[in-house]
Amino acid sequence: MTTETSSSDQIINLVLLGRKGSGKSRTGNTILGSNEAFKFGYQIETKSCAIERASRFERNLRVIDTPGIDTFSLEESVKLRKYISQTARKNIIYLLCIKIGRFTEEENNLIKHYIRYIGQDFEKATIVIFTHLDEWISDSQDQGILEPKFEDFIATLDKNSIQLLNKFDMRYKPLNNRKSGNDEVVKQIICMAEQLTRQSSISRAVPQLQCEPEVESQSILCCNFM
Ligand SMILES: Nc1nc2c(ncn2[C@@H]2O[C@H](COP(=O)(O)OP(=O)(O)O)[C@@H](O)[C@H]2O)c(=O)[nH]1
Ligand SMILES: [Mg+2]
Repeated sequence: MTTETSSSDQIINLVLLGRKGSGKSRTGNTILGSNEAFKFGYQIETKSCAIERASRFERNLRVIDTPGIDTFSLEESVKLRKYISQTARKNIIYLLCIKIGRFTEEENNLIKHYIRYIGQDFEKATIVIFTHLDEWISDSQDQGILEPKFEDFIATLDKNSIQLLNKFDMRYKPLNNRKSGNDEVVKQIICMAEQLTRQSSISRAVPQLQCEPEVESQSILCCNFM
């Protein structure tokens, strides 16, 4: 097939957000299919944003790694926001990385912080990536749960966390970045991202100022990968 009518020939900008050590750089690598794209590790302190481009499953991606916010300083937030709007004009999807089991008060505050400084598009354009799935599985097994199910983890979240996930229409994916062969979950993340870019407020160019939110259908349908 050579004719393509979907937005697959357009670039999808995936911006990695989250706390330091939440697995942003490694999640970027998993999506890019290369462990050499972004440097990762607790000892690596990413001081500035970095961009890598790739074509994955016939989708053109730009993956933007960010330093990660811990201090919630206004200055850092404004710098990040400015960087995002300068490097990616449209089709911006945020991958909010949270280490499984670390969905605490601080993560809740972080999300509120992003909503405040990135704006309402953040809610409409975010997919939560729960990293360190492997550690959660082995911890659960060590506690006698033979076949831990990720949905059971979601069921343990408190009301506040569920309310926050609801802001993202429960768009989340668990991820084990240490595993090779993550193609299926990467496809699912790209598919979700692509569906989100079809919403007009996300697909259009982002001016320096916040876009007005628009009411759009939220349905996330599956899409075909060849
Ligand atoms: N076991 C495990 N370790 C992970 C996973 N994702 C990231 N890490 C590790 O967590 C640490 C922080 O990851 P990194 O991507 O550098 O976090 P960042 O600061 O948010 O960019 C590194 O040691 C990674 O190897 C995962 O899914 N499973
Ligand atoms: Mg990093």
